Amino acid sequence: MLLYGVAVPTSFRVVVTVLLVALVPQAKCEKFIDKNGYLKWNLGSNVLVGAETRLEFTFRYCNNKGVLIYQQGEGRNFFALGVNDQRLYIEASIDGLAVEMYAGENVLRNQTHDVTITNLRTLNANTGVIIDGIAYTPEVITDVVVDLDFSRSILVGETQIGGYESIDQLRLNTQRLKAYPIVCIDFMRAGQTDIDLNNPDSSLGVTDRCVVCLPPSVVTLTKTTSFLEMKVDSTPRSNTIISINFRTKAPDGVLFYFGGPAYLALYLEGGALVLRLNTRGSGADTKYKTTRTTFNDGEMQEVSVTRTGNMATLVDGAGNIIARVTFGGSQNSAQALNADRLYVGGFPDANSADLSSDIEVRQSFRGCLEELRFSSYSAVEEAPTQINFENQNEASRDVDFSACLESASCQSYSCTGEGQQCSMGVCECIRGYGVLSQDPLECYNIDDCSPNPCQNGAVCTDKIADYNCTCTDRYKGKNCSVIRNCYDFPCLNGAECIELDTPTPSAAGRNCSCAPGYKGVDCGQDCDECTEQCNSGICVNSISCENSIGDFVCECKEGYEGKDCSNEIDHCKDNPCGTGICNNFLTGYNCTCPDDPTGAVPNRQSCGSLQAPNPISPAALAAILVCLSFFIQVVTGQHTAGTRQRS
Ligand SMILES: *[C@@H]1O[C@H](CO)[C@@H](O)[C@H](O)[C@H]1NC(C)=O
Ligand SMILES: *[C@@H]1O[C@H](CO)[C@@H](O)[C@H](O)[C@H]1NC(C)=O
Ligand SMILES: *[C@@H]1O[C@H](CO)[C@@H](O)[C@H](O)[C@H]1NC(C)=O
Ligand SMILES: *[C@@H]1O[C@H](CO)[C@@H](O)[C@H](O)[C@H]1NC(C)=O
Ligand SMILES: *[C@@H]1O[C@H](CO)[C@@H](O)[C@H](O)[C@H]1NC(C)=O
Ligand SMILES: [Ca+2]
Ligand SMILES: [Ca+2]
Repeated sequence: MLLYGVAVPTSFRVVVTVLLVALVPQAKCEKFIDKNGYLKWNLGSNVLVGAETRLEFTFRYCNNKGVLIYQQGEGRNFFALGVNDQRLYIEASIDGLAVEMYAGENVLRNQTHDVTITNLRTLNANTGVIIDGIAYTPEVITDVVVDLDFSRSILVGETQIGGYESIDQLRLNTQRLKAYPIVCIDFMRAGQTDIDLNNPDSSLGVTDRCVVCLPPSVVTLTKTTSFLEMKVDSTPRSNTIISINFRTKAPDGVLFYFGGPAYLALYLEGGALVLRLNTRGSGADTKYKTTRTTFNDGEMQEVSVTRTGNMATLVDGAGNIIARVTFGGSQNSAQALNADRLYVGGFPDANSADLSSDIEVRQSFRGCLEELRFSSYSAVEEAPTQINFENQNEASRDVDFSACLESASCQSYSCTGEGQQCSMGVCECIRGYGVLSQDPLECYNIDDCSPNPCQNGAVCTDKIADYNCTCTDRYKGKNCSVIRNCYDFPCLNGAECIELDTPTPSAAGRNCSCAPGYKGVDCGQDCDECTEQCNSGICVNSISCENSIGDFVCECKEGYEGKDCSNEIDHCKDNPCGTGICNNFLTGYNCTCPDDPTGAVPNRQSCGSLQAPNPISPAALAAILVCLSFFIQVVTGQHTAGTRQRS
């Protein structure tokens, strides 16, 4: 043990811990402590004495937060340890000084964790926390010096482990631990002594068998005819606890009706909760309607009804009593309830004569129900246990057990008009739509152009929960309120202007992408292609280059063509060799012809017949000669006549 007082490397500490854990035999005694459950030791039992030096336990929890160990002290003093945000969390008030600290990481739910806390006494960074073999330094939120000692008189009081009897008994300063962790504890040891989890002074909702965390049982009631009838023990008893979580936007709907002739019922009416009780089974019942009318706000609500005899109390998730009724005046805690069925969310027959006429709201709850818990007992208090909606119902109608289906809860009526959607039991107008009329609901597209958000003469086009401004040339932005840099500082010579995002218009607020032949920030300068690198190219294969504004002219070397003389002239492109092969050279071409495949005749420019043996026939030759002689005669004759005239 002394090893823990001196600084030793973490890895060594881990090894030592493992050895010690292995050497000391553990009295393993699994306890599963369900929601509403706890183990409790009375004032003076002092089961935590020694824990200030060393506290060890192995546990698993299911809820996302909750209190695991709670020690009540004198006055405002207390000590509480639990889980929050996947870490251990300690909250205490010692000699009136508040302490808050987190310890460890990855203390994940639904997994077993071994925890050893040493030097809890200081409740500061010197407190050593080892979780699953890894040592952590606590993250201390408060900055006070305290001395935690469970044997001191200021910490003499009740000890609760695994939960709490009543939330209003907890003196916690924050909300971080105010919940049932739903926990499994293998063993717990304070100092050298195992806390005997088998022998608390009192307990509730504790079983000896650890179960894995069950996903919460959820059901969606989809229609105005939805209901469930649950399998529960309805033997007449003097106590009933029914708790349920619900989510709806519908103002009216049955939550539960546990009854026969006598009944305990809870329903929503105008967003308020109405609790009704009649333990006699005849005559008028007793009723209480909550002042709060926002239970249909679409958020998850947690409620619990506890009936003791002829008195029923409705408590909200924070532990506040929000309704209480006593049937028949003075309380009789022995009064049993002659109920034979538990209806949840509605009735199989809303007009049934079996139902007391006092039950005014009979329409089905529409929305999601989660974590129904029930217990019924007379002599020995029992914690309510979860009832699975799907596996533990006698009958059901129009329900979906797969999940909380927000949009499936309006299936009994059409919710398909423009701009409508079903959400938690009500058909409502979606964002961007307003209510034109109720019953039946009609939604209209709200005119987002009124008042006109578009400025500087822009045209506004209405959209759904949005609008579009079509700006005039000078402006940009959602509302056309920003001057375009490209308008006030245009780019020159046909350049493309790229608007940048600047608060005030400036030349720096735009980039100019110059047209070929121009340069400069606003593209106002000619680029001299004959001397510099330009976006328009340079002369290649040229004899000369001549610059001009926005342009240039190249004089090409023989055999080249194109703006920059980069193209070699293709002398063969018009196919001058016909049936032959055209051989292209820089300065010309020649033909390799079919009649001279070896190229014996040099430099042929076309492929005709090479040796014409007798290209002109004898007859034709004769005719040509006749014509020629006639022509000569005529020319000669005329010449003679002309001479005569002149003379
Ligand atoms: C808890 O873990 C078990 C397996 O160890 C798994 O079957 C169960 O679904 C888990 N529960 C939740 C709520 O994640
Ligand atoms: C546009 O105008 C609307 C309504 O006047 C205003 O709420 C919004 O902030 C403006 N948006 C911009 C980007 O200026
Ligand atoms: C919004 O207006 C711009 C012009 O300002 C136009 O290009 C765009 O297509 C419009 N968008 C819609 C959805 O009307
Ligand atoms: C604007 O031009 C500058 C310099 O030419 C360049 O570095 C920057 O990336 C350009 N910005 C945009 C948005 O085109
Ligand atoms: C074509 O010209 C080249 C080069 O002047 C020459 O080598 C080649 O023999 C010539 N071919 C023909 C068929 O004239
Ligand atoms: Ca609109
Ligand atoms: Ca130029």
